[in-house]
Amino acid sequence: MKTVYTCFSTDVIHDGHINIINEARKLGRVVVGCLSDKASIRYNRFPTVPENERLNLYKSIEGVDSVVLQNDMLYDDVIESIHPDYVIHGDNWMTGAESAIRSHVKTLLESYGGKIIDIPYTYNENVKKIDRQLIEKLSMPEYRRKRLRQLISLTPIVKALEAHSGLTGLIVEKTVIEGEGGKLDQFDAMWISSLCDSTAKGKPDIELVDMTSRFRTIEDITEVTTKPIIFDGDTGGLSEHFVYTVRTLERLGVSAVIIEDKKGLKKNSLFGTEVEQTQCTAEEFCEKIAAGKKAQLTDDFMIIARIESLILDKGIEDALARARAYVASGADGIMIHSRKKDPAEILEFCDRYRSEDKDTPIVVVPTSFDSITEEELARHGVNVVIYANQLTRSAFPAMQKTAEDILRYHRAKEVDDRLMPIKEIITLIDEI
Ligand code: SPV
Ligand code: MG
Repeated sequence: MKTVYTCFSTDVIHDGHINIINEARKLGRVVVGCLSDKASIRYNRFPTVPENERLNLYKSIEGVDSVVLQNDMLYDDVIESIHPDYVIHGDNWMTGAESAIRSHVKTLLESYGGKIIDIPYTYNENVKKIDRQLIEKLSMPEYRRKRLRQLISLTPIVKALEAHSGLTGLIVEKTVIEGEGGKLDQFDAMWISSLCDSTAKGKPDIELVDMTSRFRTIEDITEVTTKPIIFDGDTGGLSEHFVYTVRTLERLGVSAVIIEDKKGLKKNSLFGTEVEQTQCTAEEFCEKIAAGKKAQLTDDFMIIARIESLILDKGIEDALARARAYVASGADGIMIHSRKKDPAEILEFCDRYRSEDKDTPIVVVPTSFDSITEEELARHGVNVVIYANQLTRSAFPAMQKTAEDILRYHRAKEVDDRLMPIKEIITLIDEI
């Protein structure tokens, strides 16, 4: 009897999966792989049903002989252990980023005479509806809010990219690449940067864009995405105001707010000591964190304390003392910031902090120290890396150059080859 293998990462079984099982049964014994939660997060959508429940779900499908856990999006381990004669899959994996996985599987199978069976992907009204329902479920506050904590426990480093609009949110949501070794890669979360939210409105990053407007940005993004949100809460304002912000963010499904230990007129940290910026006392900031934690109603939400000591040249000892105090006051994580090109001070902070606290998540924003890789940061105990402004900084010069060239040539022909084709822009946004 031949062995037929297929791998599912779905939370709901629909006609398409049943069709695959029925076709597989014609060829032999059917083994279904359940893609682990760890592997799913970079491959597909975040699972809303945990892997042990998905294993049971797949076991219950008529015609399935056995179920195994597939721990990696590439099939190497599974193919080595069960040596299937066939791997069967919907033909949707023949194009796009998934085609890299298909060709990897093909090479493995061909090494011993195994074969890939591609069957027409089922895309009927029922399947489309289930797909939309799954997206809708993931975008709901109760699912989205808890996802950051889930990701921190599942992956060595959570990767967040800046979003300040529905469109930039979609870029974070949908950008998938074929990375090293044919593995797919994508961002885990979105950072709603005060700098980029303000810049998009033509305003300085000084807490001038008010919370009502910042919440509107969150809603523009949550309407079209499912990934978790880390919100840049600036200083958090007065404690009396911050408690309301916490409640609103929780209700909107935001996973975390990061507030920084400054007071008075906040300026962007990357100005450093070139402008006047005042750090509040550790006691003042602890009081604000404690007030926020007291106001918080869900267990999922995180208040992350951002330490500005290195930005303001107050030294590592001051940063460490503040980290201890903020965590003791209830902070769910620490963000340590630096404007140095060399990551040395950030790494020293992380190493020293980790030697005394193994668990509290550490967040960094490598805008200035951009040569360091995610892997190196993870090795020093960093849990979340935020690419805080790169989308805005890439779009702005491109738009400026287009504007200049239209003026220069008195027509748009000369800029056309660097523009997205009209057909693509008008179909960029999916209609329901
Ligand atoms: C932001 O993105 O608004 C930040 C990070 O707060 S930084 O600009 O580096 O201060
Ligand atoms: Mg900011």
